Amino acid sequence: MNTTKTDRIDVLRIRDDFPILKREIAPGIPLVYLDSTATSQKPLAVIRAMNEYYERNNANIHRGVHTLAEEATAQYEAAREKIARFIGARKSREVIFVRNTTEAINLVAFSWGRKFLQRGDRILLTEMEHHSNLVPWQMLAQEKELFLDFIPVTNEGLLDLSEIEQFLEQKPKIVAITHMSNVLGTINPIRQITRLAHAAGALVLVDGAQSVPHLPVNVQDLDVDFLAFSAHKMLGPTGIGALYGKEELLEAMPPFLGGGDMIKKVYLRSFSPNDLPHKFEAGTPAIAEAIGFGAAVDYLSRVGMERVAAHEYELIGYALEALSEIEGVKVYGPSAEQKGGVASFTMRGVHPHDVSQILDSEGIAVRAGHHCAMPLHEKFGLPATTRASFYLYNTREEVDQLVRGLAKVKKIFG
Ligand code: 7TS
Repeated sequence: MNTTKTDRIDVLRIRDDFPILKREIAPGIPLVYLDSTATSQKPLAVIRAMNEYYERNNANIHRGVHTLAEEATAQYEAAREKIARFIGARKSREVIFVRNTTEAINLVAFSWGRKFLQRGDRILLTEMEHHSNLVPWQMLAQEKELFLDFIPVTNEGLLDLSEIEQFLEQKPKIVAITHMSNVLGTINPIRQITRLAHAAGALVLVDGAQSVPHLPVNVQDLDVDFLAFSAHKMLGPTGIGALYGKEELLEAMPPFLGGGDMIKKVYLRSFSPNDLPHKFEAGTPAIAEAIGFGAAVDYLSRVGMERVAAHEYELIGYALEALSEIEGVKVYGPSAEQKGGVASFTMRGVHPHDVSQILDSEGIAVRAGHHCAMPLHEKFGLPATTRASFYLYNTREEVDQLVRGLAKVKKIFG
């Protein structure tokens, strides 16, 4: 991968870095992995970084003065710095390690929300949110008697921004919004939304679970206040994610979880919190996973996020065209210009679970269900969809295999 960032990516070479992509699901049936929206596969560089940590450096961090503890701490903090650079944060102390996107959003809801929101305050969300950007706000709203408003989704699967100024006139305290829908693939105009929200005095939390892995994302360009994302969707391990927050906001927020590491001093009846970012990292963190997360970010940076996005843009365009030619298949969401590499669809007369089961017999891994976005499915009058999603290691041939698999589904169901 020494080519310049404007070149196309060398998919075959990239695939070589992912051992699992050589797997057969049954003898002679190779894996076609089209479920990266749920979780991505991991390159050898990530697996090796984690193994090496366990083989050479394993120790608890921020505690011991012995060599291993110092090495482990340095590697953990180096990973934080890589992630801060990757998203354009001003300082690494603005990056908090959490378990995943879900925990990052819960941290903001319950640390910031409990301190700064009062009865009758409003929170502005959208109809296309993943449950992890709905339920924490619902829980907070119940606790504090807040109002939730929702920017509607159009039939094309875009946010209907014609009403946003009216919503903002109601003076919400925070706008919490996904950057890219995990069902429709819609990429939302975050820069425009932060500008309007800030002018109205609202903070903006962006759910970057699908955007940070697939698009160049810069928190300063977008001017977001909080950004939540998960390592496992961007070539890294499960069990770790990040919350970015502007320093002055994180400074003003109380700790979320209490325990070791997050304190400066502890007395029998009180404590003083540690400095950022440790204030929000109670207990022994996922150390090997943080190091794996750093290796994942290194890998993506070497490829170049512009090239990752361009590759997926090409694949989704090709897939949308191929799927539109299959009679009875309907894909939801906007055209390739306005979305990432996600195609959620229905096939007339066949349940999405049956579609994915038959595809699985052909080695093709897709997801069926509501994809943790039940209100969005309800809006479209659907109990479930089948979803194929793409990443930097997918090929046009795999799209062709999906299309052949769907032909088989049609044949079986007449
Ligand atoms: N937000 C979005 C937009 C997501 O797609 C997901 C996971 C999350 C938040 C939660 O991420 P987590 O790492 O905390 O679980 N989305 C999916 C999916 O579409 N299929 O499986 C997980």
